[in-house]
Amino acid sequence: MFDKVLIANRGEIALRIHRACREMGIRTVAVHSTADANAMHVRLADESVCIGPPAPRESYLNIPAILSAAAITGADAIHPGLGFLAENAEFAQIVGEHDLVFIGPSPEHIRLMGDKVAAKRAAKELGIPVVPGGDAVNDIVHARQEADRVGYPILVKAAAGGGGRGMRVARDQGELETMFPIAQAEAQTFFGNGALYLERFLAKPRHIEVQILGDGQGSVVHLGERDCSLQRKHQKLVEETPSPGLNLTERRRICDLAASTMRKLGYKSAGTLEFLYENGQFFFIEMNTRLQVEHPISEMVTGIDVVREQIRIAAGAALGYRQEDIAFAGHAIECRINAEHPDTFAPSPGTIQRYHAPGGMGVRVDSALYRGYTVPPHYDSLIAKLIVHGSSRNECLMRLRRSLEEFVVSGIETTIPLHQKIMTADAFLNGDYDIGWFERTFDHTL
Ligand code: MV4
Repeated sequence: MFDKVLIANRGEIALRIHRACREMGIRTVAVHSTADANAMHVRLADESVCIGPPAPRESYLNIPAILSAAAITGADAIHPGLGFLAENAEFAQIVGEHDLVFIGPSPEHIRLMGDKVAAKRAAKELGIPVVPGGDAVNDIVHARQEADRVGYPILVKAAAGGGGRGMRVARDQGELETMFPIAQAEAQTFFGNGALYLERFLAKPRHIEVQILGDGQGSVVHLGERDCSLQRKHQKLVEETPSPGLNLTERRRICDLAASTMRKLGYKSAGTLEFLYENGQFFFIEMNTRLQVEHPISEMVTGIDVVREQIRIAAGAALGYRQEDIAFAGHAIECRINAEHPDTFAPSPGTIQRYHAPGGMGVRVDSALYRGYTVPPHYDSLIAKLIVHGSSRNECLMRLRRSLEEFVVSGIETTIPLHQKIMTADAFLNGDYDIGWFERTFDHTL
C-alpha cells in the first residue's frame, strides 16, 4: 500500500480523499493556491505545498507545480479528485512517467471517454443502446443528411464537449443551417476542436447514471444507479438512489449492462456511465472516468467506500468481492449546498459567521467549511453536501427535511432554503421529475 498520497484538489472532495487515506494509514499531502492557505484540506493534511496563485490555470491545473510538490514531499501516488485534472489523460500519463501512481483509470480509457464520438461508438460496439445519431459531421451537407436520417428535432453536440457544454437544438433544417457554423466555431474556440455530432433530441428524459468499480484484473461490479435529473443549467442540485423512476427490472438491466460492458473494456478504477431514460428506454450518452460529487449516495446504500476502493485498486489490489456480495439497503439523497443566492443563483463568497452542521442517524455532511472560513470567489460554489440515508424513500425525505432545518450557515447566502422548497414540492415527493422539471417549476431567472 502507498505510504503517502498527494491530493491534487481542494474543498470538500480533498477532505473526502484525505479521510479515506487516513483510515487506510496513508499520510497525505495537500496542495493549495495562495487563496486556499487557510482551507480545511490544508489544515488536516500531514503536509502541504503552495502550488501557485488563485487562478486554477496557475495552481490546481499547473502540472509541473503539482509534480514538483509530489517530488519534494516523496509522495507515491496522486489522487486527482474531480474537476481540475481528474479527466486529463496527459496528466494521468505524465504522473505514471514520473514513477508515481495515478489513482484513477488508465490514460487510454480517459482519452477514449473524453472523445464523446469515440466513446459512443465504443459503447455501441460493446452492445449498449445509444441515442440515434452520433457520427462526427464535418460540414453542413453531411449534417443535413445525418439530421434527415435521425429525424428532427436534433441536438448538435461538440465531440470534445460533455456535461452539456456546446449543445444546441435544431427543430428543422432551417434552424440547423443557421446554427451549424456557429456551433462549429464555438466548439473550436471552447474546446480547441470543432468536431460536432448530431443526436435525436429527447424532450423529457431522466438522467440516470451507473456507478461502477473495476480492478483491471477481470472484475467489475456496479454500485447501483443514481437519478441526477434534478438540475439547473447542467449543475446538479439533488441526486438520489435508487431512482424513483425505474422499476426493479429496469434497474437491474441497466446496472448489469454497465458492469458487463466495463468488464469487456477491462476498466480499472471508479467510473460512471451516464444514460438518458425516456419511455422505458435507456440511451448511453457519456462516461465519466473519475470520482463524482454524488458518489456518497451510492456509498450510503452499499456500505462500500468508493475512494478507498480507488486507492486499493490503484495499489494493485483485486476487488475481492462479487456483484452478489453487494447488498443494496434503503434510500439515499444528496443535496448540493452552494454559496449562492437561493433565488438568483448569484455567487455569494464571503466569511462564514456561524456554522452548525446537522447530524444524527443516517446523516452525513461532506464539507470543508468552518466558522471564520472565507469562501473564496475563484472556484466552484459547492460548499457542502448533505447526504441522508433512510430505510425507505419516505424516511429519507423526512430525515432530509429535519436535517435542512438544523443546518446553519450564516455570513453568506446558501441554497439551503431552495432545498427546503424542493423537499416539499409534490412532483419531487412523488418522484415524478425529469431533467427540465426544476427549471420549469422554480427557476424565475429564466
Ligand atoms: C441530450 C439531451 C436530450 N437529447 N441528448 C446534457 C449534458 C450531457 N451530458 C448530455 N446532455 C443532454 N443530452 C439528447 N439526445 C438532453 C441533455 C440534457 C441533460 C442531460 C442530463 C442532465 C441534465 C441535462 C440538462 C439539459 C440537457
